[in-house]
Amino acid sequence: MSYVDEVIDRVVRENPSEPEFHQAVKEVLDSLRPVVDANEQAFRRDALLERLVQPERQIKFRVPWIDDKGQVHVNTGYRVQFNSAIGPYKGGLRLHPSVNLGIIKFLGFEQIFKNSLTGLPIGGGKGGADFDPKGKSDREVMAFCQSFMSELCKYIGADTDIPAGDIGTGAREIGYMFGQYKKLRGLFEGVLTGKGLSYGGSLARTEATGYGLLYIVEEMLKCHGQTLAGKTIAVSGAGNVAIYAIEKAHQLGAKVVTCSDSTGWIYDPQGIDVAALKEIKEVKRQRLTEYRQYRPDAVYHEGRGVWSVQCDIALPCATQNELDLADAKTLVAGGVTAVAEGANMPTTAEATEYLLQSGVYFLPGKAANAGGVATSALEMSQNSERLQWTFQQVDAKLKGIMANLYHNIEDAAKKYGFADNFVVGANIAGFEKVVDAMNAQGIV
Ligand code: NDP
Ligand code: 2IT
Repeated sequence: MSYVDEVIDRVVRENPSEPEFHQAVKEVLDSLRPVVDANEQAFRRDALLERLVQPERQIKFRVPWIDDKGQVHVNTGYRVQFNSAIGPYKGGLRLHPSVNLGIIKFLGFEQIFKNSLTGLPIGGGKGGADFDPKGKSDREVMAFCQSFMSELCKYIGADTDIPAGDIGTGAREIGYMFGQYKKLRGLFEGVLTGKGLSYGGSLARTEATGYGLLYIVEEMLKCHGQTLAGKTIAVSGAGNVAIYAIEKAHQLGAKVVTCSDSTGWIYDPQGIDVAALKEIKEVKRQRLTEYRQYRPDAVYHEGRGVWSVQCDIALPCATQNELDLADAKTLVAGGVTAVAEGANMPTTAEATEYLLQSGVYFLPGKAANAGGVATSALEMSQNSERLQWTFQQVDAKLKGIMANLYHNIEDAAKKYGFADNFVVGANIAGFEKVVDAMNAQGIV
């Protein structure tokens, strides 16, 4: 059996009930076969892949908090510190009822390669809790965030592990967590990113993931003699990533006709009204059913369905495995030419395979959504030098990072004989830097 298959088998055997983690490991290790085959003896001797798939540390803790009626609730918190070969652990905190160890491990594993691809010195980590911020009062969210940070603060720091936002964790949650960290540790430092602008946040961090997604799509199209102007785009999600992806797509001359949340989706043939979406989701924290108050001609559907709309480009920006094989077939039949993942692993393995075989340009999340964490690293730089850069400065750096990233993954794919397969390109390019750093630092 090949070394890659042995390690995949072992991951599945030793981590039962973690299907998302298995999926992420299989995808990465499958892509790495050409590199592993060329270095098999040394990699086996050093147990390199076994060390890569085992987190350096995983922390699981109790998070008790009291609701507005006086009832105590207990949630489970996690922080997986996956790999610190190229820098301190860096990655978001997901607050969603579906969170479990396997989900956090899949996200942390992906984060290692994504962070490497940014070209910045950040290692991979991820955390979160099975808490649902939906329908909670601000005081309840604060109570949860304070309790969560009371434990997490023992394991993080500006030079060790720097969490940020993810699903369910936005500016409000980061603010409450930062306040509690400062109170308990007595340190005003850049321990979290995605902070508010009045206390050390970076301009353009809010926009960065969505904007970065469009910058890399634009670069890819440019390299294939195309532009975004006039393209019809389908977006899923209606959160941080989706909102700013839609905003930038419109600025670049494309038209986004869909968005979705966990209860339904909108089709707006005139193009999604971003101002309305921001008011519904960022200010009022309402459901997408409210969208028709702003745009009576738009259509609201219950359930899933975004991928049934004919489009040139599809941008899944909600959650994992939200685009399956049937969706991929519908998209291809409708003439889609590019799919870029704003979310982490939104496309199932079968759907990815089908899109690649159908000649669709496919940008995987670890490349396409890396603008968020890259800008988080820029926030860390600004915190370290105690300065704040302008929006234009940060945005220009983000654009440069995404263009470089695209060329690195394109080159890596070509070098190994997989031209235009950006899954292989991203995994190999991300892996090479991490392996170099792991080898240089000995068996630790
Ligand atoms: P938000 O919480 O801001 O938004 C998430 C959106 O996806 C919401 O519209 C939500 O709907 C929908 N959604 C979440 N879970 C599900 C589900 N199980 N089924 C259907 N819809 C769902 O999160 P973000 O926009 O920050 O994150 C979206 C994706 O992007 C995630 O995969 C995240 O890991 C990834 N990502 C985020 C980055 C960032 O900087 N924020 C950076 C890189 C990747 P509802 O409101 O109804 O829950
Ligand atoms: O998945 C991700 O890259 C994020 N949620 C952002 C992480 C970060 O540290 O900004």
